[in-house]
Amino acid sequence: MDPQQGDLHFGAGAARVSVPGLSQGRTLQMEADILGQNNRVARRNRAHFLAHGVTALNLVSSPGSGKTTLLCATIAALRQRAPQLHVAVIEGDQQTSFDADRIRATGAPAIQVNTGRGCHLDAPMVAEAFHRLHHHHHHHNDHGHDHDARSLLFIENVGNLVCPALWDLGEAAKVAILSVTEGEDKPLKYPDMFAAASLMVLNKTDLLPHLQFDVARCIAMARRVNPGIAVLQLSATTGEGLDAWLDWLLACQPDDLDAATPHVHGPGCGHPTHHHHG
Ligand SMILES: Nc1nc2c(ncn2[C@@H]2O[C@H](COP(=O)(O)OP(=O)(O)OP(=O)(O)O)[C@@H](O)[C@H]2O)c(=O)[nH]1
Ligand SMILES: [Mg+2]
Repeated sequence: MDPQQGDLHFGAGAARVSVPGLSQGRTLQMEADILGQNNRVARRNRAHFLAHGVTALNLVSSPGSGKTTLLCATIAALRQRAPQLHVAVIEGDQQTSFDADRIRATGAPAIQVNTGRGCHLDAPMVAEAFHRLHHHHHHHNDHGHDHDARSLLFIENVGNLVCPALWDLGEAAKVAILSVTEGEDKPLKYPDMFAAASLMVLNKTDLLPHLQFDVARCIAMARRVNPGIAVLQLSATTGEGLDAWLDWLLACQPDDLDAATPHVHGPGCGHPTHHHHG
């Protein structure tokens, strides 16, 4: 952005966003009110997940990066690698239940959340969806309860590289999926998302021979906005690189749920990242 060239920047104020008719101060206040409500519910979700042995991961990306494809491949692979691990999915999309249907076809439980005009999931949506998943799961479970079993909850956010970055859902970590067809500059163009993520998954590596995509340059750009971000390269369709992803997921599980500190996570999983403005 070069003002000498006449370039414009509407995010340079204190609120980092321009809203017609609102001052920067008023905009900041409204955002604080809305996010404050959300974050209260997110904290409750986080405590709830912990109490139930659930590791929740918030998958964020632009539309079509391969989130659902990766989830379907992951569910199938985990069934071999960690058969005891319960996996459930909350699917966020503006409209349709296509993605929840794709997950259910794998045999894993899924709840679709449609956001209408909304461009992201929020913590109350996830609270309600989790409640339904949990209810269904217990209903179908002969043992009555399995609170001590480990489980993974994938939350596939609405495909959008901007809005979901701001919203804490109570997840253990945000995972940003970037497919190599999108261009290596995305971490710098959409920095909030990559700053909020603990892991960047570079997907569709099977297509690299057909593209001009500089993997090293992409990773360097991601590390400029988030020096601590972990990076994995894989192809959800060929399965190349999937094992390292499963390693990361399993390291994300609490080490020992019977231990006094069940909230201690393995080395692979990032702690919730709170993005600071300005
Ligand atoms: N070549 C290739 N194609 C892939 C890969 N992963 C996903 N795709 C394709 O990318 C397209 C989009 O995949 P989805 O899994 O629906 O993407 P998504 O991120 O869930 O999309 P939204 O939910 O709409 O945001 C589909 O045509 C997939 O088959 C991959 O690793 N390699
Ligand atoms: Mg999807």
